[in-house]
Amino acid sequence: MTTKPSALITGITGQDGAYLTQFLLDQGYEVHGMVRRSSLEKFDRLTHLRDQIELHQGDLLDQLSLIRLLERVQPDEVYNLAAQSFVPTSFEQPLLTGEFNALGVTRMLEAVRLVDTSIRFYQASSSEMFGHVREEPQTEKTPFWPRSPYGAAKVYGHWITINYRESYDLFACNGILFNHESPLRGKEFVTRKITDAVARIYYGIQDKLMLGNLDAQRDWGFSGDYVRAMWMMLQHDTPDDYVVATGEKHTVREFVQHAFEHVNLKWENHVEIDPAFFRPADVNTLCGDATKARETINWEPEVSFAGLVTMMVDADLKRVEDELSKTPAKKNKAG
Ligand code: NAP
Ligand code: F7E
Repeated sequence: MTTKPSALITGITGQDGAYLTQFLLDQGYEVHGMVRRSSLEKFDRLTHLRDQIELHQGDLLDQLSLIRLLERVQPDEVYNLAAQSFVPTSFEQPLLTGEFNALGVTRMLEAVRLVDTSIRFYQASSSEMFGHVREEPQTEKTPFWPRSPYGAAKVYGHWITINYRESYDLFACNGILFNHESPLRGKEFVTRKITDAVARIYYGIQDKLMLGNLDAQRDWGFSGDYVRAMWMMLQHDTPDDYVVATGEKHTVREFVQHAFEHVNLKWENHVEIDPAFFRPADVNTLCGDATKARETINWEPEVSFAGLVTMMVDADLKRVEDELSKTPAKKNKAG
């Protein structure tokens, strides 16, 4: 009898956690997730998968909980996705962000080193590490210049992962993932904030969308494509670090324009600028070169920028319509 491969995902309740869970289940994995204790369980993104996975309590702030968890689950692979992932919050809570995103990675790596050094480890590194970019497009060799406490903490997480690989021979990989989005993206991130607003404006329950820096450029891909890259890194013969990106950049303004055009609305009639959404320091432009991932692990994205925008707007239109159909009195447009 062959046993199933097993994986532990930290951050399983997040956007990528949900897509990775589905992907690993489809590959025949036994999937375990680490969740923080909360007075109210919020597993909305996992509802449809809940009976196929096992959830365990643990916290990146608590070293012993990580060690016990690895002893109990005995995973073949660990995907360390848990983090404080919203850049503006990192300016408000720089120390906590460092605890989660920097020291939290060390705690997870220490747990692997102590419990079982054969565990393969994925660290969720980020294009935010490139920050004030030194060259374009950015590759694995581009120097880092983080522009936020989030980016600075991720640089630490990145290097400590390489350090444990070199010091203790761990199979530890960094995925330097550029922005990736989906209908499951948190509503505070700009793409989902836009598509949610477009749907609400379309149905007449919102009129204005307040945004910050429309000139920022991002290399946006689809989360479903990017979690596949995480898994592919851990299946390769040797551990390494990879940029995961589409190689195309677009401004926030272009995203807005595509999203409103999809429902035949003029964005200029609805979007206003609110200085509250500007950051103390922003990353003005990001564009990744994923040649190494393409040539080494055979990864390529499947969803285009236009495909991503329409996927997200369509999903929000459907969700808002469903919500309104439960409260018909509020529905005053488009049927
Ligand atoms: P997300 O939706 O914000 O999910 C973050 C996850 O981390 C949630 O499950 C959250 O749990 C968990 N978490 C936070 N602090 C924790 C702690 N102290 N202990 C245990 N769990 C904790 O983020 P995402 O978009 O899926 O991103 C996944 C990872 O990739 C993150 O590390 C992020 O920084 C990184 N990344 C994301 C992108 C992107 O564009 N999405 C790009 C590059 C890198 P709760 O549900 O309890 O809050
Ligand atoms: O901002 C601008 C904002 O918050 C993108 C995280 O997943 O990707 C994400 O970080 C851009 C910025 O993502 C608003 O100033 C304008 O230039 O969607 P975002 P992010 O900061 O790039 C990286 C790779 C990660 O690793 C992170 O975890 O959009 N922008 N107006 C706005 N941004 C927001 N949130 N809200 C606005 O109203």
